Amino acid sequence: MIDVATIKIRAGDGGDGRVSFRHERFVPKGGPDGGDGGNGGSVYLVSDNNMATLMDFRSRPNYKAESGVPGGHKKMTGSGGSDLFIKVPVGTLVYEVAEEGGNEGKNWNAGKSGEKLVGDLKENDQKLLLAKGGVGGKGNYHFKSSVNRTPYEYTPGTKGEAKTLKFEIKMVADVGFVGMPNAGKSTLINQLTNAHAKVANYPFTTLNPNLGTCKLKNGREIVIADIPGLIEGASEGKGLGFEFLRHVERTRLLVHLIDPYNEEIFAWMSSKRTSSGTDAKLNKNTEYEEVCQYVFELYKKVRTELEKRGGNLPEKSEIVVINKLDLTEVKEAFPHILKFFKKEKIEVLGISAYTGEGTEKLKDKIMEKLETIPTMPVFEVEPIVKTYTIENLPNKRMVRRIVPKKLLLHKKKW
Ligand SMILES: Nc1nc2c(ncn2[C@@H]2O[C@H](COP(=O)(O)OP(=O)(O)OP(=O)(O)O)[C@@H](O)[C@H]2O)c(=O)[nH]1
Ligand SMILES: [Mg+2]
Repeated sequence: MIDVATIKIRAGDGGDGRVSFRHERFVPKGGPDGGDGGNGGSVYLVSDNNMATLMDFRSRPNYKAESGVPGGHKKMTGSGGSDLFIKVPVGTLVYEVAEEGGNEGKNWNAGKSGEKLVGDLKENDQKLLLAKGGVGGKGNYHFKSSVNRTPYEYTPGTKGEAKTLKFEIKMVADVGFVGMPNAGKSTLINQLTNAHAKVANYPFTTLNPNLGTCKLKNGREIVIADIPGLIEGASEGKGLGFEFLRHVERTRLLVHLIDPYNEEIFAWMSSKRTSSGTDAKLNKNTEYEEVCQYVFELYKKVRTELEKRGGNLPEKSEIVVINKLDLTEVKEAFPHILKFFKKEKIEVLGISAYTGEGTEKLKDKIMEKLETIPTMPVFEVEPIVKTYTIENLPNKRMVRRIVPKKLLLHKKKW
């Protein structure tokens, strides 16, 4: 599901400034005329709809933009290097990777992974400047003064920026399943998609998220994520905690699955019914009140954990689904649960993940909801801010001097 590639990019260096003197007929000492170097080309990323994978980067991992040409005679500035545009698929996340050693300027390297998200190219034709070209050096004519009429000084061009980048295309799930352990989330993902998630009659069967794809009636293929179960107090680390909720943070829609089957309650109900004989029907409503309260409690417990997790989770669209409708007790209780939730202004669907009953309706509901929710997830991108040190200051002007042979001989005599 995740496509990853790492590449190295280098912007072009700036051309050096030139040391030269005007030599023309009848102009014997024409003065300095060394031109400036051209600027180096920069490296940009451009998102392109026509690309689908990062395969190409595996075979070609190094990219360099053109360097600037050194300055010429007659104060001519060298030509600048062309910029390099690297095409990446739409939806690529761009990370800057810290180089091993030599990262004095990159204080974010202190972070665990040494990667910083610097771009999220979610639309076609988005441009992202990633490595700036070096600046051309100054030619010797800039150093002319009343006391230095034959300057041999010039400045070299600065180096182009070099970076290691990691690209990642994340096929983000459209729908995330949440619920208590044993609610039937994995059974449902197996029913709806091509996934083969482990299903078992004990809590926390699912330890890692499962992903599966499912085709909807409108022809769209969607990705569904099934995550581990949440219990009361997950936010305090109970059960498997709630870190895994980050896998559904980027989904567009939650399906909240509830298993209403509680052995104790249903046993209590049947014992009451047999003892009350003819009054069975009369008592049914009050009996079911107990089940409804129980189901609503389950619902609220998971909601509380989602609220505690915060971020965009509490506001995310949700479809509430009552599972295990194939069990007679659940089937009978369902209309009551429906009514109870309606009072709370919550719409619920009933399904059996096991037999597939009601799952087509659920798919339609998913389709209907997804049509109103935008497709692209939001990632937090850190701005590309470079921390400078003395070594990598871009405007540092190091003046160099060419010592002509003439002067060297002269020196020797001294
Ligand atoms: N009768 C019936 N049993 C179901 C249904 N869906 C799931 N089950 C059973 O419920 C138990 C738990 O199902 P899972 O799909 O593993 O539940 P889960 O929500 O993924 O559980 P965790 O991964 O532990 O969070 C299994 O024994 C399933 O066979 C259903 O629709 N009807
Ligand atoms: Mg599971």
